[in-house]
Amino acid sequence: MSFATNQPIRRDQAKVMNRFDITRRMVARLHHDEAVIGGIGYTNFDLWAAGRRPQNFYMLGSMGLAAPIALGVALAQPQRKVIALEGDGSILMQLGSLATIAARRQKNLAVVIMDNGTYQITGGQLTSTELGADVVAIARGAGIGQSAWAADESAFEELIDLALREDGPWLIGCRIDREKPADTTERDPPRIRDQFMRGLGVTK
Ligand SMILES: Cc1ncc(C[n+]2csc(CCOP(=O)(O)OP(=O)(O)O)c2C)c(N)n1
Repeated sequence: MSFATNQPIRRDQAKVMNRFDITRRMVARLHHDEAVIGGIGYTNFDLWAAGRRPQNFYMLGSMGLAAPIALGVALAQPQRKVIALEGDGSILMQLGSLATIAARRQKNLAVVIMDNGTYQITGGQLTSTELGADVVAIARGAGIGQSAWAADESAFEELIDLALREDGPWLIGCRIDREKPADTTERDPPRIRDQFMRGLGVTK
């Protein structure tokens, strides 16, 4: 798929996929120790369930920090590709980070939004994406020109490959269902931090 020539689709045209399934598909395409930051909510639970990698960081605690943390990692290690996985509720709390990522023209960074239209982990309250907000359009408006909804699973894989191969920043919107995550992230923040720092080669 050529990103430039492919017709962009709207949120309501995108297939509703499964978060664990697409997370697994994404992880299977990582071959160069790419860093992956899983946002709070069920996003990092399914990243955890998709198999532990020392280059994964699981955000526990505050919403909206996957993209800013990923930006920090991308700035510190420009040779490494970095992917932020974030829920729709969480990115809505931190929209300014999209403008910062765009302004930095952060080549080695991709943000994947898992949009289930709810704050699922806290009981399924509806978010604004279910009421008309389109995070891909917002990202484009923030200046991330390479922003697209994944039409389906194979389009998602193509977008991930493109983001891993070519300069970003990228933003990939994924509509997902409200299935429970496949596992629960171990709540041990110091261990998560230490393993991630080792995984990035920052400490031994
Ligand atoms: C700043 C902040 N506000 C509220 C919370 C409580 N909280 C934790 S996760 C969450 C919902 C996350 O929603 P979303 O990012 O859409 O992910 P999902 O649960 O749907 O996977 C809320 C409200 C929090 N942890 N931090």
